[in-house]
Amino acid sequence: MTTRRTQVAIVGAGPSGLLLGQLLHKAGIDNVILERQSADYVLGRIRAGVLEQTTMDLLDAAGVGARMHAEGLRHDGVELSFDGQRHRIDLHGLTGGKQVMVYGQTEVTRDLMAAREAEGLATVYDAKDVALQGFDGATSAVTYRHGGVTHELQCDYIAGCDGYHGASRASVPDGALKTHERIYPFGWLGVLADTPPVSHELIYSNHERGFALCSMRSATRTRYYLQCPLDDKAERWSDDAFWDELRRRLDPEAAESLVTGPAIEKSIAPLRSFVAEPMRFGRLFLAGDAAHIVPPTGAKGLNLAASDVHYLSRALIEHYAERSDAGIRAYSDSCLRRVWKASRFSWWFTSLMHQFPDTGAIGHQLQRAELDYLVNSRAASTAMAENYVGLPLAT
Ligand code: RFL
Ligand code: PHB
Repeated sequence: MTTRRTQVAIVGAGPSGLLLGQLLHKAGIDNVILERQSADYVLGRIRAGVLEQTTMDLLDAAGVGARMHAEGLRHDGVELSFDGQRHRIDLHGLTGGKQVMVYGQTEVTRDLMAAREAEGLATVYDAKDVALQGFDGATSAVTYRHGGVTHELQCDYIAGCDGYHGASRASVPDGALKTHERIYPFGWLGVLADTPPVSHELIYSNHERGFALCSMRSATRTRYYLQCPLDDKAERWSDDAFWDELRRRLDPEAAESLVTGPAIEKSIAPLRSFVAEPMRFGRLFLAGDAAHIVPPTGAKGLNLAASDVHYLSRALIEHYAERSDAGIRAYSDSCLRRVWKASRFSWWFTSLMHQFPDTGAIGHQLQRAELDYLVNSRAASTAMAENYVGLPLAT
């Protein structure tokens, strides 16, 4: 067995782990990232696409914002489609000038990986059997296998950034965690294609055949989603079947102008709301999907991961630079206040936009009434806009 030491051991090289590593490094705090998969595997996952201003600010603070500013698309509004018509929510006008940035999670991850490599920081990919040790005591460590050898990484703190299925949350003793969960009775079938976007803003469509979302990655690459049954399989959908179904769920003008092409990627994701409390156990912090999952309708998953990392990096910097543990003690509560609000928004928007098998005709009429109110009431549109662009971080 080999042994080495670092200040913060980070488990997981998704956006949370990579962003935390970069912010800690900038503050002179030594860290090592342990990732179960290869770098190519991590980069191959197509996930989120919409960044809040607070996430953009953090990427800038981490020194990796340049390509996002050059290539990302700033959006001032989103469109809601129902009853064959589109209605614009003016995010910019209703929030005193805020915007969101359309820039894929894959690109965020690529930029963070490149910065980490350029700085020569330690990342162990293909780290197997990661096990967290002693985080409830005075010292902690993470053991793992790599290249047939067992390694021990001793550390002051462990950041559990290893997603919903990771080892970190699973290693918290039974009874110390309270979990809240809702699994929605449908999934999202996603397609990535090299076609121009159907509209210059995102379209969220409530249709009696099911929800549809038109998103994008650039002026030449689109990301579209269809609500599908939970037991559906991506292989069952030909490209033509996908485009036909998407067209049916859009308003006539969008359906007419939809440009189709071969799918580069096609996959199904389940929809879940999940929160684990608290988010710290002694020397172990949970951040991002390791602690909470939101359904993707509100585009909040990646942004919540970033706000956790904001609070965690600040707490650790305070600990090392000022010898104050106030931020560490406040970490879980600070994160959870924002997590619960984003969970509420994501649950609300999911409930408003999808067809539910058990709510019947009255459910659909109530959705239509709420949509009508939402797009015609400045108060309701403002509430949606300020949640969509992202609630402020508490100071
Ligand atoms: P990630 O991205 O899941 O990264 C966790 C990393 O930890 C690694 N790992 C381990 N490493 C070492 N040892 C272990 N035992 C490990 N177990 C796991 C994993 O390989 C991985 O590299 O979590 P992070 O960093 O917290 O980032 C969160 C975001 O990725 C997530 O919130 C969003 O992508 C959620 N999400 C979406 N959000 C949106 O806003 N819009 C979307 O369209 C959207 N689509 C999605 C999604 C999440 C999905 N998942 C998790 C299944 C689609 C999918 C399929
Ligand atoms: C995406 O582009 O993948 C995307 C955008 C908005 C969402 C969810 C996913 O609400």
